[in-house]
Amino acid sequence: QHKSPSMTFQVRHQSAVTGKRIIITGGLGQIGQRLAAHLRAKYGQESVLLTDVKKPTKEVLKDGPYEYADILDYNQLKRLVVNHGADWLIHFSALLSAVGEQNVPLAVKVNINGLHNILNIANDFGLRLFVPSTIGAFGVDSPKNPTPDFCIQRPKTIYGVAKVHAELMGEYYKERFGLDFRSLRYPGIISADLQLGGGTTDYAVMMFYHALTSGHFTCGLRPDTRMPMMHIDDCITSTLKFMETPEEKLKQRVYNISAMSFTPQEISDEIKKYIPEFQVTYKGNPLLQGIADSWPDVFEDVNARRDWGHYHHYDITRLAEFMMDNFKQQLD
Ligand code: AKB
Repeated sequence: QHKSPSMTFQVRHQSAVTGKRIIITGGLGQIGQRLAAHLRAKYGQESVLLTDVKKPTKEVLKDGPYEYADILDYNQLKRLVVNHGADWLIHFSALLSAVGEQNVPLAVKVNINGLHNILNIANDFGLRLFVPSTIGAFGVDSPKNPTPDFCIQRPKTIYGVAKVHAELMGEYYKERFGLDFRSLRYPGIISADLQLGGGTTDYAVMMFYHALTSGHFTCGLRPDTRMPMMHIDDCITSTLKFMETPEEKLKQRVYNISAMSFTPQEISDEIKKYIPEFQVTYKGNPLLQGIADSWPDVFEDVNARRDWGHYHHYDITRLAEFMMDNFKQQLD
């Protein structure tokens, strides 16, 4: 049905009054589509524009608006923000830790230059900006158990360096220009899908998948390598809650969030409760091991729980139950 310009204006205007108009970059990664589904349920299907440089599946196109967006192209981003009438920008585009080490120039381009475009766009158009940070923003000199919000941060990956840069730039733009910048430091996020971005914590997702498909997994980490982890639903619930928190409640702009910590040995023991014959071979990968050894063992998130009510629902037992059920359904 043809819409007259005034009707289009009414639709826009209504949605601006009742809800939020949101753009998500890097939307076809592990978190984007799930977060978009939650935001669309709350603010309306058309209110969330998912973007990425990848070709979307038919399901993605069916679920709501999707556009190609290269975060290195400032003018194109500007056009999207103006045309969508965006209020919030959620910026997921990034090369993760392991893949970043394999292509440092590209990681610098996407994770640092791209972020500059995003900060400037958000600032120029008065958007609320969310940029996830990570356990990878810490390094060997940081306290490991627990790792608090404020402590020494000297990461040794380009991914971590770029994330510390993003945290500091965001805080600076907030102080200097009043940008409503918000960042959560995510642990390894666990979901039953294989849209992974080349992270060090991805082994945990792959372990479930291989347990169900071949009964065997070759792990690139030592069995006692402990890292903070979180179920994707807890990550999404907290991200939404954090984004909706009134500014005056935020005592800081960057918060750790946590749920559980486990080692490859511990998660394989959980899987063995379902598949007793499951076998893991540990074959050290120096790149992955070096990264994991420099990261926190246990993440402290008292400030997030106190200031805006972060909580988690999934522990390791519930997580394993969810992963087994979910992957099984997909594979049946
Ligand atoms: C990675 O492993 O690189 C990410 C992260 C913890 O930020 N999943």
